Amino acid sequence: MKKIAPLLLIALCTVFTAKASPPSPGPKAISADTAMTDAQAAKMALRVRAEAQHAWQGYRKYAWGHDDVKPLSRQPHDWYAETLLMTPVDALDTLILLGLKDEADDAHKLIVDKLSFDKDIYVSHFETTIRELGGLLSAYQLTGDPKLLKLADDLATRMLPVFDSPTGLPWTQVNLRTGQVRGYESNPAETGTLLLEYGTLARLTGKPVYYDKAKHALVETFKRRAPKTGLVGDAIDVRTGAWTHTSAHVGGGIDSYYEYLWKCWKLFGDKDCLAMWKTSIASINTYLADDVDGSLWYGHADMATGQRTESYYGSLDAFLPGLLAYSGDVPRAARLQDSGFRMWQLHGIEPERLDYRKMKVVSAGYPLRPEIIESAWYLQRLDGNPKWRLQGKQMFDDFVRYARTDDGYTAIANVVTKQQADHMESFALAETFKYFWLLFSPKDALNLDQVVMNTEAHPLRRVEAGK
Ligand code: DMJ
Repeated sequence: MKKIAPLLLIALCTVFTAKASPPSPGPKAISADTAMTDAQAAKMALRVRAEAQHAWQGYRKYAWGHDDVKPLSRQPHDWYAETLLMTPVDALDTLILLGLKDEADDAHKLIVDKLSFDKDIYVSHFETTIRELGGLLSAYQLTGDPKLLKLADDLATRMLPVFDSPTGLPWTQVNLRTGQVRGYESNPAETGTLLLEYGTLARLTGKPVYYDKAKHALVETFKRRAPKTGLVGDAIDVRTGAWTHTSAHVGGGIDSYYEYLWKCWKLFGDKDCLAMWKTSIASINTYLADDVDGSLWYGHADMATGQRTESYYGSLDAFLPGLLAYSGDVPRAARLQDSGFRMWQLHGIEPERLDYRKMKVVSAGYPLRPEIIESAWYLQRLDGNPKWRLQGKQMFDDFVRYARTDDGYTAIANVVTKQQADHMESFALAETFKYFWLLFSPKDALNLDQVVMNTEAHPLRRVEAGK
């Protein structure tokens, strides 16, 4: 097996389009003596690394060769009739970055020896793209192992028939062996969170079809925004392009569509993406932002009129502060992250959905989601306010307290009662541990001047066309 090349571990300054801002004010002032020292942060990073290793060991022991582990019943779990090695593929770059070399070598070997996409199963195009394609591409760029790129190319070739719909918006499922497609009710996250992965593959393989199909789907989604508000809804029929649910928000079903408008500009310098982003962020800030007693939230509205429908915010929405900061709006990002931290503190761990006007939990699960940590990391990098690491420490302490089991980490069924559920999604290792570790690591742990994170936290390196 190839040696892991430390491509992303090179020390370079982080460069963003945003200018460094002065520390943003927060609910609690943090004085210099309460700020975390570099030595304390380094200790935290080591603690995160040890806990990530513990989570991996649970998968290794009870679910090796399967998609993921059920940490309480100590059973393997597969998404479909056959495994796609979801956890090893999703976790490999985290294991590499955290310096867990034996574990990374183990996962790498399993993938190249056993992973095959020649399977008679219908898979979710979106999940397979962000987890498998994204994971393989990032692992390829970190290791230089051509077998990983070959797997990615094979997977994408098998999935390409999804784009053969009357609109070019992808069908939601594809049979990896036959290329048959199904599933016409989609949403902007599923139609618009593809270009980072397909575009990177296009550059690496010299096959422009990958870029073109994924970009077409993104543009077709954008074109269908509401004329008055510029907002998109959260369900769309790929056969007709008609909206089938018109709720506008930044949560599940829409979230990463917005994320990719900005990130595709960052990764590819695609000016169309930048123009679509600028239009979209103005709409979001106009119609979804909600100031409640001095706190900033982003709620739900009707896409056609912009009228407020619900005051909901949740663990998926919590990616937005990171995206706002990354795209240059640190002040708004900092205010929203403070609101997210209030949501976390309400019960000592965040719920899937909160009614922020009533400060009442609407949906009580916590499936080990990363978004709020991801946002803390972007903010920490961009404004350097010590409070982001302190909030991160609080969240990590809570995360360990409630989600740790003897055999790994498990989802929380109810954040109010803290009753545990029995599953560890692959994004816990792909994203949650990675963002915790990055938050406490020095800037040079990941060169954000050269990479853009896909929505599953797989760092994708800029590649010039044809290289
Ligand atoms: C991940 O699979 C991705 O981050 C996706 O964009 C949304 N949700 C999960 C993690 O919460």
